[in-house]
Amino acid sequence: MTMRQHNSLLTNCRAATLTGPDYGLIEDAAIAMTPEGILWAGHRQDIPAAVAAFPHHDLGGRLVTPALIDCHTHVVHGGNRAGEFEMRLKGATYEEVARAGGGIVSTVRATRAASEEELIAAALPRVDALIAEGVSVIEVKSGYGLDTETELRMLRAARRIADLRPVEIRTTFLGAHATPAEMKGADDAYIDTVCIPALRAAHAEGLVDAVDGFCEGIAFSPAQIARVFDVACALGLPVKLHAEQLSNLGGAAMAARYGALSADHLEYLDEAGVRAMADAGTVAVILPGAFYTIRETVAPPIALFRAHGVQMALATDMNPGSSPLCSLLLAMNMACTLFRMTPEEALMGVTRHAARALGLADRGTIVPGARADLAVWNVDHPAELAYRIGFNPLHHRIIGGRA
Ligand code: DI6
Ligand code: FE
Repeated sequence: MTMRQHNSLLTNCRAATLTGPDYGLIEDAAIAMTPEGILWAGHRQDIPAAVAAFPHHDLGGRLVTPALIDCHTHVVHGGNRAGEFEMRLKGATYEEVARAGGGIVSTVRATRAASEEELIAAALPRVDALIAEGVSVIEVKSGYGLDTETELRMLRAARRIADLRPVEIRTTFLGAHATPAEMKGADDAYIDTVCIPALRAAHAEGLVDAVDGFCEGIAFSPAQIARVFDVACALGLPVKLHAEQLSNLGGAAMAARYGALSADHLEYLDEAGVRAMADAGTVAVILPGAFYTIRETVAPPIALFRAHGVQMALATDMNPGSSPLCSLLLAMNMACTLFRMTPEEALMGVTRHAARALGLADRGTIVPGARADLAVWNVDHPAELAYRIGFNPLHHRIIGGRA
């Protein structure tokens, strides 16, 4: 079969290329693509002769964006935490919930008890919800095993999802998520005798694309995270960090010193931390689902990110406790309404900047050389993607240039 048969020329569409101001929007656009990627994108009247003979696909005037990227999820996990959700709404305190066995430890218990097949089966409906919204790349963290066997099982399950669904999975080791119940009070011993050996084992099996940590008073200190990051760097793995979610421990600045791909949450980040991220090119990943769920009142410093040129990505943080949010489009609406991000910043946050937060240079924009992973929408203007609440205007996805 000749390559020409798989070449396509998309016509009669509006292309939000995300390459410049106003969404990089091209009215009456055309996009030439092959299974290897985008060859050309521009105004329909400028179509080069070399691609004019490609089979044409009329998109009926619809909007085309890069396929979406959810760059921060805990989508693989066992069980759910609906029970503690109900307990809290009936007035139970976080302490009472914890004493009743709630919180991360309850998800650890359920995840340790689940097989790889059970973890995959539980995650697939949540993955399908993201795919239905035009998502083509999902980052998936470990962090609910907190022992080597279960951390590796979570990462194997994450990798298998890419074999079962038309989606790319990027895995992140998050062994430094919490200290397990059996080592309560022995945080340093957990980092040194469980977390770091588990990281080495996961890397040796090819299961890790990046390394993360939870830097917080209820989790790990910058110094403890730094020990994990030192090993990640020695293994040639990029790092990212849950930082300044509930307090300011200087986590984001520490991550920036490691050249982190991203620092995530950031509600309590100060200007010194913003500057450190700007100097390092570390992406700020904004997570409105956790802010909303725990009813946080301090918003991340969006204006400081703008002033210092820190790129802002946006993600669901899909997890069973602090952010059981399964819609990236709703995350966009939340980021605008709760944090005053603009609709253009929100769309940039789930495409171009989300790709940067994962170290993916050939995703997130519509330019020659980028992957031909696109989303086609039944909307007149890109702002509609963040505007509606609980509505999915996706017409279809184009993955690998197959219109
Ligand atoms: N920050 C969070 O909000 C979640 N993990 C983290 O690092 C909490 C995850 C959970 O509640 O299960
Ligand atoms: Fe998270």
